Amino acid sequence: MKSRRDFIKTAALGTVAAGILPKFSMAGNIPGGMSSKPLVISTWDHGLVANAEAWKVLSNGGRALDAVENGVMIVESDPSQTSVGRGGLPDRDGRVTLDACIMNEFGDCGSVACLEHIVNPISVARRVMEKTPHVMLVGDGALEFAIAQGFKKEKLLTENSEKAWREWLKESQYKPIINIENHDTIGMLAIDVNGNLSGSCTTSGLAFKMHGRVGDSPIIGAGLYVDNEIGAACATGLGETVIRQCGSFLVVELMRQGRTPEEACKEAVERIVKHEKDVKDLQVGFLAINKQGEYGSYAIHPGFNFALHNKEGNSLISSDHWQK
Ligand code: SD4
Repeated sequence: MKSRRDFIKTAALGTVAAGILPKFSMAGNIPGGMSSKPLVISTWDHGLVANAEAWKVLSNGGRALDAVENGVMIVESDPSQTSVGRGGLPDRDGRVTLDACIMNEFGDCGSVACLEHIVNPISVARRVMEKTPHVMLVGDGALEFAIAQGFKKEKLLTENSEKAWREWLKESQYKPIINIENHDTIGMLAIDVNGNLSGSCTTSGLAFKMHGRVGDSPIIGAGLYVDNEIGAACATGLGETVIRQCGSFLVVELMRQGRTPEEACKEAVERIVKHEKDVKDLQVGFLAINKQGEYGSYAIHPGFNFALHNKEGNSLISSDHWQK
């Protein structure tokens, strides 16, 4: 089987071959660039399938909000994805608890956290935004709301997830490991033909976490932030450290001050590194786009990648990183 690293290398070459030339390209390093509109970007390898779905909306002149919801739903519904939705690895009690949020071009947002039994938390988050006076619903309250809205209650723990959990129980050591399957949230950002921005973020969080643990992904300003005048950002990686720095909000504010998306992501990563001091086992990646269609990313460690879909096609791009 190809390792993630090999896959990323191949994909990065593919990107250059596809003619998506980065603005600040240096050898072996494809950090950011400018794209025509519409465009959609999303985190990690599974961004490719998610982008393909989002593109159906965007290429038909649809709204960025619909694109970012439909796009990440594909990954949520896939039982083979162990970090998002149906296939998500459980917490240390064997319960699959999901976090998600969504934000539109008007700055409206909705979020669910620690939601069990619902395959598509992103759609529940959208309903929270559109049907309630609130921004965030958690736990049983979120589940009751979802059921009242017609979502189906299902058992999410797959055979594979249960097996992995039983294996983990043998040692019960909580050790988040960077860049592997317990760490792959999908965050998605899109600009539609009208130049409007939206974003979504959805995850099962860290595998084998404490029951009730909520990461950055459903927290507006941490896992996701959208300002239709400036740009949008999302985060992946160890949520606790992203929450401490209001990561995605920080990236958007830095773009407001004139940084490119990549510069803003880099500065936010540097802020995290400065605060955390020891980042040996800590991965965080930021992804951003601005109103002009520039995109960029930055991570602490090598291995973070994202998928970009525009008129030229859909490709994986390797992120630049702080650890050289
Ligand atoms: C969390 N940020 O729950 C998420 C996990 C993640 O890629 O992003 N994984 O902390």
